[in-house]
Amino acid sequence: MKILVITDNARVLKEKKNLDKIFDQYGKVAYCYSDNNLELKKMLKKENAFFSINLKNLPSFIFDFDLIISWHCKQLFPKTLIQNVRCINIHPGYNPYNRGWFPQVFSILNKKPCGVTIHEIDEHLDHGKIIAQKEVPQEKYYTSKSYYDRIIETEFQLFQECADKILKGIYQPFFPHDEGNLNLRSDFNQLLQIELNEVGTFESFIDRLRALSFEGYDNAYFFDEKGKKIYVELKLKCSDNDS
Ligand code: 0FX
Repeated sequence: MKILVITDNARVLKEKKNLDKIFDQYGKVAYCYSDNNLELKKMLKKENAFFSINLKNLPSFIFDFDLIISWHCKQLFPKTLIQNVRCINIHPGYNPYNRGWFPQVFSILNKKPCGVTIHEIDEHLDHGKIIAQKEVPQEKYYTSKSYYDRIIETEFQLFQECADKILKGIYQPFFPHDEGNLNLRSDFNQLLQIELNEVGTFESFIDRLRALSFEGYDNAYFFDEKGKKIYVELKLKCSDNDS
């Protein structure tokens, strides 16, 4: 069988060797990324094993694949592709809750479950029938980053556990019990500015800040009286050193 993994996530590509060990038992695997992903383009410049793709302009060879896996691919799959090739998505969220962008950020805020969902791709975002899923329970001391790290770890575990049935296509997918909710990048952007005169509880402020704390990204900010933009990040430490 011919398998294509499309990803826009450098962390997924770091697992390539381990993933190859699984895929090699079933067929031939190829890896690609979105052609507007400049970070991966730069990173993989010299690597022949990867190519880039624009799903708005489908190359004819894509229809030769038996299975296409979107493993954090940031492009929407066009109808012609999902109608002709078995396409599945590996999503860092627990569908149908907080479908779309950065599920753990929104789960920290609205307390809906988060985790991993492997599902068939349909025309809507993170929406198709579910093949497998696993919840990653949240703790009060998680930031977006520490929660995300656990979710990504679970993603690889769940895929490993289900690889045989996914690759053989022997599973009974099911629709989630309801539509759930969807968050877009614009919803995330709206969370970033902190109004200093906002009134609330400490708990809600801590939740907001930990939802926006992700090492490496400047997310939450406020403006000082001179108009200077100041970024805020929360560091949490659990007494048993688990954070
Ligand atoms: O690849 P990914 O982990 O996932 C995103 C969507 O959340 C997911 O629903 C979709 N299926 C997939 C194709 O794209 O996203 P990322 O690598 O851009 O970001 C990872 C985490 O980093 C995110 O959960 C929160 C954090 N982050 C990211 C950006 C870009 C921030 O805190 N601030 C940011 O500006």
